[in-house]
Order: sequence, then structure tokens, then C-alpha cells
Amino acid sequence: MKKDTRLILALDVTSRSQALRLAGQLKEHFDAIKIGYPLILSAGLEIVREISAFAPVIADLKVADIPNTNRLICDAVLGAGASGVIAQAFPGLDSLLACKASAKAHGADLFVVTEMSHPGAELFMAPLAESMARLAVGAGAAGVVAPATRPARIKLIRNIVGSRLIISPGVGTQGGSARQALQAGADYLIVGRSVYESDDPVSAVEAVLGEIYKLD
Ligand code: OMP
Repeated sequence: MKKDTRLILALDVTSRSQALRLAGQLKEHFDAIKIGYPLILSAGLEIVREISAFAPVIADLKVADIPNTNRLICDAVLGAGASGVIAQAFPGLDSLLACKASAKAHGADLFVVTEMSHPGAELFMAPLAESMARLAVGAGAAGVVAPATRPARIKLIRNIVGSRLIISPGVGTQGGSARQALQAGADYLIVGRSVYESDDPVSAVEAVLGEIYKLD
């Protein structure tokens, strides 16, 4: 995945035509486009290949099952053209290794969730986030997902994952700051509603980029 804008678009719309329009309009501003259940269940698996024509697709299926089912899910979405897939760590190492094997077979990247960005994640995920990050490293993940809403947690997770990628959701609508997340060590920011729900998505993404460039 290139690292030009350091932004990943979370395209959680449910209309195929809107998704394709937004992808075409915004592709220059993002290094990748993340799609998940909302769009894939609405538009069908073929949307993965259609969006891949604009940018590398990360399939956010938060895969969280036994190894065999994980493998089947990853094979389906990576076979449809995704360049990366997101899995949950909590089912354990064997489940993650099944995702990793599928990713490797497709020349794709595995990303593993450590701690989620919403308030509810503080109950069960936050206390185990460091173990999840260690598991991601053990499984050979290309990167992890860590919350832009809690930059201090990104810093902590960076110490565990070393040079592996950290992709961070929660900027904008969820209240996270792009600048703080990058300063804490995120490689990429995942941005969704604050861009695609805007009346002017291009200006909305340019505002985030302005915040990023101010870092230099
Ligand atoms: P917005 O809140 O609209 O910017 O979207 C954030 C995107 O990141 C959505 O697609 C979420 O499903 C996803 N996400 C989180 O918000 N929090 C997490 O902890 C993990 C993810 C994710 O795995 O991408």
C-alpha cells in the first residue's frame, strides 16, 4: 500500500452507485479504501473488484471465527480482489494463522484489531489490547488496528508491534484528532463519515490533509 496521503477511506455506504461515485471522486486523496459488511452485503461481493479499480481495497470483515471458517471468509474476499483483510485477535492464534495463510496465498495483507475506537471497547478490549497486539505480531500480521480516539493507546501498541503498520480509525465523527493519532505513531488514519457524509467530500478530506501537513 502506498503511503502518499496516509489516509484510508472507510466507505460504509450501502448504495453501489454512491460507493462507486465516491471512490472515483476521492481516489486521489486516499492510499486505500476500506469496505465491510454495510457495502458488501448491500452491493454483493463483486463490489470488492469494482472498488479495487480505484484503490487497493481493505476488506473489513473483522473475521472472528474458528480457523476453517476464517480461511473460507478470507479466501472469498481476497479471491474477489481485496488487497487486505481485517481480523479480530480474540479467537486466538490458530484463527489468526488461518487468516494469515489465506492472505499469504493471495499476496495480501492481514490487519488485526487490538482495541476498538468506540467507548464500549474499554470494557473487554482495552485490558487485553497489548496481548492482542502481541498475538498479531506472532501471527505475522502486516499491521494492526488501534484507536485514534485514544492516542496514548497507539503509543503503547507501537512499542509492541515495532515497524508493523498501525491503521487508526476514529478520526472526525468519533472525536479523534488526525494530528494526535499520527504523532502517537499511527501510519494511516481511517476516515469515513466525516468525509462521505459531507456535502463536499473533497473539501472535507482536504481539511483532514491540512491537519496532517501541519505536522511537518
Ligand atoms: P467513521 O467513524 O465513519 O470515520 O468510520 C470508522 C471506520 O473504521 C468504520 O468503518 C468502522 O467500522 C471502522 N473501525 C472503527 O471505527 N473502530 C475500530 O476500532 C475498528 C474499525 C476498523 O476495523 O476499521
